[in-house]
Formats: sequence, structure tokens, C-alpha cells
Amino acid sequence: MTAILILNGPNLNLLGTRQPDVYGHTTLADIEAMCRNKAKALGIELGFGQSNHEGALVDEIHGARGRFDGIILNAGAYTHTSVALRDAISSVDVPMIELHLSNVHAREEFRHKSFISAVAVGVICGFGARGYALALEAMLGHLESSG
Ligand code: CA2
Repeated sequence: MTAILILNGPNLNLLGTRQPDVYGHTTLADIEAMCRNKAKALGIELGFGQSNHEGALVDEIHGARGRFDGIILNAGAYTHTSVALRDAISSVDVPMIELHLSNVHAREEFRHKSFISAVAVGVICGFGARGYALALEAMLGHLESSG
């Protein structure tokens, strides 16, 4: 069975509690439940995690090798700063989709730069929580077409 890991970075544990104008009212637990339903419908196994710590995210990416067929990564603010996350993705042979709730290109200029886009299969941003379901479909399609 295809297995996909969804990883969430710093502050995403606060979703639904602050800045609803930017990030919506949906909590991370709501998103996880929605992803589990979607994964069931698609017939895939799902891993779901969140950490506020860069090194812990690096460890999760390393641990995905041999266990998961694809990674969906909302790296939060580390997207715009982290060479370590980019190197971690490059060092495991697991395709990654970069995901953001907000349209980072319509926001502050420092959010326009991503250290991880260059090592991603593709990027989904601006669709809010729905982006997670879109990313699951996109990853499954990518895995099916890349054999
Ligand atoms: O749009 C996204 O998904 C982001 O990855 C979210 C990050 C931000 O740094 C990226 O530029 C874009 C921030 C997540 C912060 O989440 C919060 C949730 C509730 C309240 C405060 C922050």
C-alpha cells in the first residue's frame, strides 16, 4: 500500500486559534482528520506529524526513507530559511510536495523565497486546508505516473 507522510513545521500547532484572517479557523487536528478521511478514500496509508524544531523535522525526513513513498511538507517559516531541510530532502530518495495554506507570493517579500521548492516535485499554496487534500491527490498521481 502506498504510504505518504504529511509533515508540518513551526507554529502550525496554533492553527485555528490565532490569525484566522490569514490561516482560517481550521485546527491542525481538523486537518489531520480530513487527511485521514481522504487517505482512506484514496486507499493510502498516512503518517501525520508536526514539530516546532528544525532538527526534529530533519529527523522525520530521514526516518521517512524506506517507510514512506512520498512526503508532503508544510515547513512553515523554515521554508524561507532552512538549508538543513533542503539538504534532508535531497539526501532521502523520497519525492516531496511543498505545501502552504496561504499564498506566500501574495504576502511579504521574505515569504517569496523558498529554500525547498528546488527539491520539490511541485508546490501547492493559497488553497487553505483544502491544499492538504489536493497535495495527497497530487502525490498519488505523481507516484502512479513515475512508477
Ligand atoms: O501558509 C503557510 O502554510 C505557511 O507555511 C505558514 C507559516 C508561514 O511562516 C509561511 O510563510 C507560510 C506560518 C505558520 C504559522 O501558523 C500560525 C497559525 C496560527 C496562528 C499563528 C501562526
